[in-house]
Amino acid sequence: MNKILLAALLACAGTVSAVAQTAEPGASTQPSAGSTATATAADMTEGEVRRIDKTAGKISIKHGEIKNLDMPPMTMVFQVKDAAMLDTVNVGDKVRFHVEKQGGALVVTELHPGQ
Ligand SMILES: [Cu+2]
Repeated sequence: MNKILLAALLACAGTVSAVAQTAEPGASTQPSAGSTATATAADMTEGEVRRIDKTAGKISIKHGEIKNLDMPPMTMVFQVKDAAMLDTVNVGDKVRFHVEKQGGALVVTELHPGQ
């Protein structure tokens, strides 16, 4: 008799603590979720134009660290979203640009002459 009572009490206590455990993480998710929604289109990178290929729609840029792609400084070729963007810059220009991964390719979506 005593054993059954004890088992019932343990089972009861087990349910209560299980409920308490599932409720707690759910409540603490709320405040930390706000810190994830910060990375946006404002990730501009500085660079210098090395080569422009208007027919291929490509540009070679000696770029600084690309924070949104976690890429160190280097000189490399990017595709541009719109070939007309290449009319706004010249070889040797300092530029500010935004690049993102689109279907496995690195595409420059914004390109501005910088200083
Ligand atoms: Cu690179």
